[in-house]
Amino acid sequence: MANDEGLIYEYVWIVIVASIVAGMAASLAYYGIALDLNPACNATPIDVTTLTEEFQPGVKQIAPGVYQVNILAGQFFWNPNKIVLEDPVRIEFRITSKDVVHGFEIVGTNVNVMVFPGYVAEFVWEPPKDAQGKYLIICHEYCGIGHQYMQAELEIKRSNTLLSQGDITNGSNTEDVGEFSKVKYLKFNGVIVSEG
Ligand SMILES: [Cu+2]
Repeated sequence: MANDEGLIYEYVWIVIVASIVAGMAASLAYYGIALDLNPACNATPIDVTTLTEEFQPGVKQIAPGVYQVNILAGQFFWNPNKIVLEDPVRIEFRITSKDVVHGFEIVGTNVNVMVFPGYVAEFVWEPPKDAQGKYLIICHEYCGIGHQYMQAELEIKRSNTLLSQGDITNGSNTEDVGEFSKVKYLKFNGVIVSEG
């Protein structure tokens, strides 16, 4: 008889655990379907294949000190993975993913953006005048078995003119770059999701 009693408790626990799991699944479905709370913006996703084919990774200088940087993320790379900018004042980033969710972070700065497949994340970063040297770019969103190898490098070069004018106060990127809140806005597929 003791065994039967034990079995009843087993069934009770099965029901409790199954209800918790069903409740969580139902709330996820409710938020996703009924409330339409999918990525935290109302941008419409673009077909990943089309987007990836049309997206041109690379660096383009569009005015003195103004750069457009297009970056394609994938398992497990950033393309380009070496970016060199001379005296950047304004950097316009456009980043997308060809497969899963990645996270774009320039270590030591406040540049930190989620990269979703089907969405182009756009933002402008105005690096502080004392930002120079090599910055490590990492993926901060676990994206698979090679996640930890997903690195790139951003090098900011300052010309001698600036140096002699004394604009560079720090000259090192081993510490915080000093001035933060320099990210101007964040857009997904052209829709603004935050403004700085
Ligand atoms: Cu990753």
